[in-house]
Amino acid sequence: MPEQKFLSLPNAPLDQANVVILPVPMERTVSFKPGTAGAPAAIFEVSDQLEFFEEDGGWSPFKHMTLTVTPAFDEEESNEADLHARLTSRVASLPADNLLISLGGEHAITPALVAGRMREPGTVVFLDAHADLRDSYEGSRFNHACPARRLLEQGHELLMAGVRSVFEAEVNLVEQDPRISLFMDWDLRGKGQWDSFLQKVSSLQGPVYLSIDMDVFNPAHVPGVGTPQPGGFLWYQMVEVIEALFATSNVDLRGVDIVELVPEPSRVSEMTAAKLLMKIVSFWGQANGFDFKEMTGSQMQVEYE
Ligand SMILES: [Mn+2]
Repeated sequence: MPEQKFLSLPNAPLDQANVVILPVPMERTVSFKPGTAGAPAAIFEVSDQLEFFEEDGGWSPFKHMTLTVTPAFDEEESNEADLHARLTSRVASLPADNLLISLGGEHAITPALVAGRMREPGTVVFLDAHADLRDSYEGSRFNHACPARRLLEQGHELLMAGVRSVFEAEVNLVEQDPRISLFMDWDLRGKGQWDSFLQKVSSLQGPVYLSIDMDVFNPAHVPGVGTPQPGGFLWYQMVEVIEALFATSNVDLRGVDIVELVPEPSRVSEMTAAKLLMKIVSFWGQANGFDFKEMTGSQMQVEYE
């Protein structure tokens, strides 16, 4: 596979990159609309259409930070357990003091990504139309319907929001397990609920991982997903969540993933994912003081206008 780029920027050396993008085009257990393996490449392609200037932050993040897209994780391995273990070690081998954004691929990749990045118990903010709490699905514990369950087994707390498709055993598990905070999509419409969710996000402490299933968005806005559900987040709600996450300096964000995108002809969905990636980079960069730092290295040579 040829070298992939975000915003057409030349890739910085891995050990010097402030932002690392890891493509994980894994698609093995998709049950409805196929195509998520093509998501990383589609995101890189439309990223050409983004401005370098990030209008909400009021700065050009990559004038101050270095970026690299690492070679994609390849899923040669046939055995699922080995495959996920290999993904964990790949992630664990990456430099840890940067922002890691992984691009799926199906949601099944999240537990392996979290395991590689978060060895102690932390919180996973899990934005998804589905609870993904099944113990196994269609015969597999590595199915895209199961990642939240695997994260609990790793010892993490879950802060879930946007959920609007669950089955009964999942609801029972949520009620019984105090490690799960769930804001159902419908409940978020209730008086004050959205604000209390944001408050919860901005009061997180310690290690945090953010997992964004693109189906958390309203499917009229993001139709390109594997398992669409009516309802869901609008764009500016997502921006508010990202903003809340970086509202305090307590948060130790270990990683982010954007999963379950299925490229489609209008390209609106991949554009939304590309812009979301840029937004996360921008908020993270400012929270870490990069807007006051001068950048050195090859990416300085880029024409930013
Ligand atoms: Mn999911």
